[in-house]
Formats: sequence, structure tokens, C-alpha cells
Amino acid sequence: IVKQRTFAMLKPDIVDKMGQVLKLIIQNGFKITKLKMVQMTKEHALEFYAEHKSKPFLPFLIEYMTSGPVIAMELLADNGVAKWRELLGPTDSEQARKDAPGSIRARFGIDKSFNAAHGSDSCTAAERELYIFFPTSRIAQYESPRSTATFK
Ligand code: YYY
Ligand code: MG
Repeated sequence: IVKQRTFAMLKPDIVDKMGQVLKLIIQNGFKITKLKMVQMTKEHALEFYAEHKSKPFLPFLIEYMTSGPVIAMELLADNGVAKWRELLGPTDSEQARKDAPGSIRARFGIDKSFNAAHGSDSCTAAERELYIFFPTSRIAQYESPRSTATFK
């Protein structure tokens, strides 16, 4: 088992619920090593979703992803890429509620389009996606020397 970093993003309509979602992420053993709120431009969103450029749902996806700010994160965990996809759940939130009821998409998403959050599907994708959102940041890991604070 290796520590891996992955790229995670909270989509616009769950940014209001970021407290609950970040708590879940931390409770599941991820370390949040980078985080920022960003309003994506259309160009930015098209670059990010380049792999879907010929899909019929692309225009709708771009409109959704640019409808408000997103929360972009680098997460670190053992086997982090797969672990985050697992906590995220299946693409379709309705299917997630059947197959992975505790997942983020099951709890916070609506359907296959409004599905709450994003996760890289491989280490290669994670590196590409992290670079799009965090091109210059060099913070890779940090310790929390006085991390005794808890929140409920
Ligand atoms: O990686 P993941 O987000 O689970 O699914 P992808 O197949 O990569 O699709 C990216 C994104 O596109 C998905 O999160 C929602 C949207 N989408 C859609 O709106 N309609 C579809 N039929 C499939 C995907
Ligand atoms: Mg994908």
C-alpha cells in the first residue's frame, strides 16, 4: 500500500454543504493537502473535461461546472486514488443510493449529472488534474503539530 495523492472537487451545488463533506473526507482517513475555492471559466472547464469533448452531455456539464464556485482539493491517503473513488461512489447518484448508500454521491448528489463531486480515475489523471488547479503550489505534505481541535 502506497500513499497516493488524488484530485477531488466539490461541484457547485454542494459548496454550501462543504462542512459536512470535508468532515466526511477527514473521518475517512484522507489528509487534505491543498484546498481552494475557484470559479471556473468555460475554457478552464473544457480543458478539465477534455476526455469528454465529443460526449452529448458536455455542454450541459460545462454549464453546470461554471454555474458557481467549486472547491478543489488535493487529498492524500493510502491507495488514495481508488479510495477516493470508493468514498465518492458511482457516477449516477441514483445508482449510488442503491449500491453504495454511504457514499458522497449517494448522500449529496441528485442524479448522473448533478452528482456532487469529482474524483480522478487514475494516478495519471490525478497528476493532470492537480496541475490544472494547482500549477505552482509546492505543499506536498504537512504535519499538524497541535491538531487536538475536534468538531462535531
Ligand atoms: O468520473 P465520473 O465523474 O464518475 O464520470 P465520467 O464518466 O468521467 O463523467 C464526468 C461527468 O460528466 C460526471 O461526473 C457527470 C457528467 N455526466 C453527465 O452529465 N451525464 C452522463 N451521462 C455521464 C456523465
Ligand atoms: Mg471521470
